Amino acid sequence: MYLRIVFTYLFILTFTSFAALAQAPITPRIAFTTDRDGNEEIYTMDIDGGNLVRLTDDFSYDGHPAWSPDGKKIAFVTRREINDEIYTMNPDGKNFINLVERLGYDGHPDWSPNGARIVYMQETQIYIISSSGKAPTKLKQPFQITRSPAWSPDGDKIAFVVDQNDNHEIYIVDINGNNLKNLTNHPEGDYTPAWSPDGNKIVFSSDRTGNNEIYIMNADGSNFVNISNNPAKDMRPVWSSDGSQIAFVSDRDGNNEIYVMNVDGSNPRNITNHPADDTDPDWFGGTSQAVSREGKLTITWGYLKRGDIIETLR
Ligand SMILES: [Ca+2]
Ligand SMILES: [Ca+2]
Ligand SMILES: [Ca+2]
Ligand SMILES: [Ca+2]
Repeated sequence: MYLRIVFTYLFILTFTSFAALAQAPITPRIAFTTDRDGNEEIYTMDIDGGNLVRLTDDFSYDGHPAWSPDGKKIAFVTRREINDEIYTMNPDGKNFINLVERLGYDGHPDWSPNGARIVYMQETQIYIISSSGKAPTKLKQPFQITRSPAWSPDGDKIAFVVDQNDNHEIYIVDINGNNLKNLTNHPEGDYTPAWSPDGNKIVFSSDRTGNNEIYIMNADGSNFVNISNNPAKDMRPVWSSDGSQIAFVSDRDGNNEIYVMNVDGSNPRNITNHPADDTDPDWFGGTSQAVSREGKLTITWGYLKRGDIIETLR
């Protein structure tokens, strides 16, 4: 009988937590890199460019911010120890932790959907490390030069760029190295994939029409749509948490700025509007559409642990 009470309690807790997660609206923020203070620093802002907050203050390069899925950490790249290292910090710019501590290039971090791991570049190869910074392992894939890894929302796959014979293509591969697939297969360059929160689509940039544009394709590589359609360079797209918008970088107003547009390409607006170089947008918050099998497992496990305590206390 005690067991039944415990499991009923577990069910209610788990159900309640999913309902709470699905509805929790958080004011969305965009983290980005800018050199407006003389060298690259990381800032966050509202999605209309308001409430600007500077997070780093160091004479070396700080860039490429990536929000953890719960918004409690930002991973980024810094050169403050002379070589490129991946750090995490709190979203108020405190509590720096060097994750990799390795001479040479470490960069382009992206979080697993449950926040437990980070995928990143180590020189030209893709590695996965615990988000507390232990035991990096190399992603099994056959190419010499890779870039821009992005973790799928279901936790199972990595999208990345392969640089081969002067051509950049987007591939996906399972975390265990199986099911390698070229999604783009086009002689012009395809760059910087990012997943939709539901995992069904990938946004990326390509110069296949002669200048960089933002494209959306299905996650199986079908159905390319150019959503930027502008003669300027349009680059580095990321999806909003609610799936309705894309943040990206463009020099259409004379220098690199962060823009936000609807997923159909309508209503692009310049939200940085500053003569400095503004780049690397990453979106956090708003009502989340993400479907994370990995995340659900973690939550269920967390409540099972609490169940153990209830059982101990009975
Ligand atoms: Ca800096
Ligand atoms: Ca390093
Ligand atoms: Ca363009
Ligand atoms: Ca700018």
